[in-house]
Amino acid sequence: MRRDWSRGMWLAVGAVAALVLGIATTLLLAANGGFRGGGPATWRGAAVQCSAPSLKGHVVEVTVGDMGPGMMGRPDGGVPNGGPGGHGLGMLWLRATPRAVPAGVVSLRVVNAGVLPHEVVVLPLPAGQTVGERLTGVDGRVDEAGSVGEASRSCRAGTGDGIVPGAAAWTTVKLQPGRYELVCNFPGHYGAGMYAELDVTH
Ligand SMILES: [Cu+2]
Repeated sequence: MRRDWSRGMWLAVGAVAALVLGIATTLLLAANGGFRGGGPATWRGAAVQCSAPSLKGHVVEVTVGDMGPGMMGRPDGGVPNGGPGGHGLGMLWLRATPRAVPAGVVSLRVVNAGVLPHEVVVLPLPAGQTVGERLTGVDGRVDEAGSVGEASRSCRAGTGDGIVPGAAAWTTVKLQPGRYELVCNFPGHYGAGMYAELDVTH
């Protein structure tokens, strides 16, 4: 949501989706007993559940999200899907800025702007391969072998069970020069568009 085109798109989609998502979120929370006195403000309060502390090195801002259960399969395709060249069904998205950072200490600051849990795993991108090309197993996940970092713990650093909606997560890693792919490896999420390239320069 940091680029103008996507912010505009997000606002347009958001205007339409707010009501639907509000209802869906309300039902979801009601079913889970998730109300904590805030009620419907939960949706509007996305990303305020916690924020990351100041982080070391070059910081990459990552936003992950989805259109929510009420918006799956929108026929008009008007869904942010990771930017130009995005593949997959485009229902889920992962965006990172900047797209390139110098080698060394790099921190990922992730915000989950969706209504589903997500995560960010950093995988080296093999030569000749572009993002979105990994094969997914029968479980809908990609192979995480070779992972060099992960942010999947709500309001904490490092590896956990996933970032809950509205929460931040972060990790600080040392990256060698090369091309990397940031992925969400919840079942089916990679195939639905949750990946982005991060280049590490000399
Ligand atoms: Cu995800």
